[in-house]
Amino acid sequence: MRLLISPASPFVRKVRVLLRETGLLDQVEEVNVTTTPLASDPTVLAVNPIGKIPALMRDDGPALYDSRVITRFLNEVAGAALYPEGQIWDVLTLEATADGIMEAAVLMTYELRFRPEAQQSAAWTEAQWAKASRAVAAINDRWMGHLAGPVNIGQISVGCALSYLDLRHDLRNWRAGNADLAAWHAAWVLRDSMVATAT
Ligand SMILES: N[C@@H](CCC(=O)N[C@@H](CS)C(=O)NCC(=O)O)C(=O)O
Repeated sequence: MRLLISPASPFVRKVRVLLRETGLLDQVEEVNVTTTPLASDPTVLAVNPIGKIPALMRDDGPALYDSRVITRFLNEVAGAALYPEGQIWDVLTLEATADGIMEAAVLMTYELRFRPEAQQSAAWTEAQWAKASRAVAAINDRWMGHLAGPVNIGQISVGCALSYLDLRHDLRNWRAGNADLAAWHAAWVLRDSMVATAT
């Protein structure tokens, strides 16, 4: 299988961390591409009409895309337990919350990088940050129990979302007021899978 990636993408990182956590890395070749909202990579477009990464090109079936689809598929391939049945709805909601942080944070990055300065909207950027910071606070206040225990897809997603905030929006200081989550993240980034996928 071939995974279309760009290392800085938090959505891609979810999949790359999963490959390392589940021992699947030798079954998947990671292929670097450059794709942006204004210029989709042709290799990506050939398998994902949305033009986004990650996309997983399978040997025996159509490509899969959207990180949530790919991670669930690879969990099955590995026979892993990243989607524990007893807590499935909580874990999926935690993953969705982390993905929401990523979406808002990536849109903030794109606004500055791809929209001409005269057309950039500070109000729009701040509204995106409000989404991300509310979600960070919600995880700190309500979800810490789910970040303990065996590795699951919620934890992987939260780790990637917070590390992306560090990478692109560190001046926003997401740790302020979120001490429990900051302590969890400090330990999480020491995992081999996170160290190996750091940019
Ligand atoms: N919901 C998608 C989001 C993926 C996404 O937004 N990827 C970004 C990179 S971080 C991308 O490919 N952007 C190119 C574009 O917007 O055309 C997922 O979970 O995979």
